Amino acid sequence: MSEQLRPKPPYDRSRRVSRRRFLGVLGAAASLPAASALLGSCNALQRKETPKLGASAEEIIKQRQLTPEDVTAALMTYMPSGKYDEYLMFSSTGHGGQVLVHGLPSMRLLKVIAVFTPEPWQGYGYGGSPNRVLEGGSFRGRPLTWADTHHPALSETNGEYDGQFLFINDKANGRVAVIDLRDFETKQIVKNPLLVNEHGGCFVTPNTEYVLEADQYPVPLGGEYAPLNQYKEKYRGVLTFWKFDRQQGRIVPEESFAIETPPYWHDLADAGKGPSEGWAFWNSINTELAVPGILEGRPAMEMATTQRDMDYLHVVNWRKAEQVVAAGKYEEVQGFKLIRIETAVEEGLLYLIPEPKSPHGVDVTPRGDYIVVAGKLDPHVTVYSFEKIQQAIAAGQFDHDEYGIPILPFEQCLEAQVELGLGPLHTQFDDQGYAYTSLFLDSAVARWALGKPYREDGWKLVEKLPVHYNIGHLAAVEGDTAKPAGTFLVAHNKWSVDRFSLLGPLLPQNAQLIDIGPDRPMRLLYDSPIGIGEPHYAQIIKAERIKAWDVYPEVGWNPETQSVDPNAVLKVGEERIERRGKTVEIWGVLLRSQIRPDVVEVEEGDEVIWHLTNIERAKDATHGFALGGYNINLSLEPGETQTLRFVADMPGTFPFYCTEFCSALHLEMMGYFLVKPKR
Ligand code: RUQ
Ligand code: CUA
Repeated sequence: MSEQLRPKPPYDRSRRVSRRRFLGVLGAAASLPAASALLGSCNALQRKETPKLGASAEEIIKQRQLTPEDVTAALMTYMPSGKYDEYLMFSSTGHGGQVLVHGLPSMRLLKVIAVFTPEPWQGYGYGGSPNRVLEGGSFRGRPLTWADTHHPALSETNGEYDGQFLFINDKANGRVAVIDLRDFETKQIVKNPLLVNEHGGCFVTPNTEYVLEADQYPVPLGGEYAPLNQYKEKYRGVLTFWKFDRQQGRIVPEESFAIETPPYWHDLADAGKGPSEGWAFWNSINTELAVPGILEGRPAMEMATTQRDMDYLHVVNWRKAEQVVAAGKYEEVQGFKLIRIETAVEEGLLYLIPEPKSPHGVDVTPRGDYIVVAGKLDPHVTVYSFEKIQQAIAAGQFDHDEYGIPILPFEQCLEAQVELGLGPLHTQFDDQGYAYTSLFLDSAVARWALGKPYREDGWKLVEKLPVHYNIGHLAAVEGDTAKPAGTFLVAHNKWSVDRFSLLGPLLPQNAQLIDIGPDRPMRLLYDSPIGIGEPHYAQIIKAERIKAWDVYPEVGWNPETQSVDPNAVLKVGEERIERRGKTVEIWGVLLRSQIRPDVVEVEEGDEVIWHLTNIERAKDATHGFALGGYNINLSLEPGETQTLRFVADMPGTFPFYCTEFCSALHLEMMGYFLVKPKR
């Protein structure tokens, strides 16, 4: 990150709204429903709960020196024990490689979904079938155990979240993962064979036909070697459309395709919807085609990539591209269908539109009529009209870039530019016709009005709210769908600086919950430190849309196939051990509080195939299966079956046991794995 993109000291103190100012709002806050709810509950507290709490609400407020705004915020976010949050937020963890699930408005961390990084609590990457998922994401045969996750994307039906699947990209290694929201487990990781590094993913088309992914730092197709002085000729960008099969719950690489582009750096993307359905939009930076080489005397990339006043919005007709692929007008490169630049131009699949300086986010408005681009080094957001883009394409008066791609005239496609402040990055929407844009340099969220048909008073800044600090993405409830919900917004701030207790020099990031309810100014409600990685983007869904299982549907369920496993043992007493030559196969069960069989003896060098079924039907009756020394740990949720395969190449005596404290006699849930040494 360059110097100029850092926040200016003093960080917080100047921005912190003073207590006096808070007190000034006291009168106003007293009229809020939340405040009157407080008064009601105060009476209740005085009558009944006071003795238990030891202090009245008023006393607590006084002792803790809470302002009326603090109290309102507390009431809006507090979730009594046993009550559920209304919304779920799925966020990436950046180079933590996982997905976090928070409940809103409480901001309670509900789950970490293991995706690209092995995670022992979930038994992810420690011997069971998730190992195969991780192996699917190998890089030229080499296993990878981390990722740089950026953009989670919930599956959509008609442009609304349907709560079925979640996708997330890996910037570092060019991969995409598929998570099934029936059991919140990662089912697939695919490696994009054409690129090494990416960024413009995951974004889904309105019915999840495709998952979008594009390069960030280009390489020659497939990542083969080519010196940097051949950048223009050999290096290429790749706009990828991963085909998703909803029935199977898997991406189908054979039915996926990509469009070759010049080696511009593709940044974010969004899929069109409504009138723009069938189109996709990516913005790009480094249309200068600069390459690094400080020691060779070339300027630093932060300078070299910001020379031009305009970069290019890429406008892609994916519906037509689909037909072009069906007509066989593609090449197989690295086993992947690729539409070459010339074909894309000939067939009218790809157009460029100039966009102001170093754009970052591109976001399609809820009705699919406008495309909002935010330029990091331009204080405006630039709004393009899809209708005007179509007219410009039809008019056919193009310039061309040096690769022959048509460039549509900026002015003809432009609907509006709205000045918001410094460092605009990403935009979300609500149900009132407002847009919300993160301002990285200002450390603020800008609320601004969209123009017609959203609002009469459109295309203007409404207000700004300071956040702490260096906001990157922001996520509003269903705020990138065809029907945003409004209500809440979360600012994902890159720096927390002075927000939390001292924790050493690596600081957590700060997710801040903001009330964006209608007819009132935005207000900050809650700070939620993210102590594991960097939540770049997040999406927030109404919790009711997710129909997750609380136990697996049947005993013997294999989460990899989402069906009953033929090797499941369904009842106590049916467990067994069989030996065939050098292979020992075990069919075992787990229940409170036994692992059966509880003695398994093999010879050094035997191949072990061990099927384990948790036959419990009770909610939350999860058992673990740990085999120390062999780096094995499974998590077997109620009904689940998993299979371990390994070679018993280490002789000795190995206790195995259940890693979940599942019952009063959990410590007794154990057995011995004995490996007799070779003579
Ligand atoms: S990024 S802070 Cu989405 Cu990877 Cu913008
Ligand atoms: Cu099962 Cu502890």
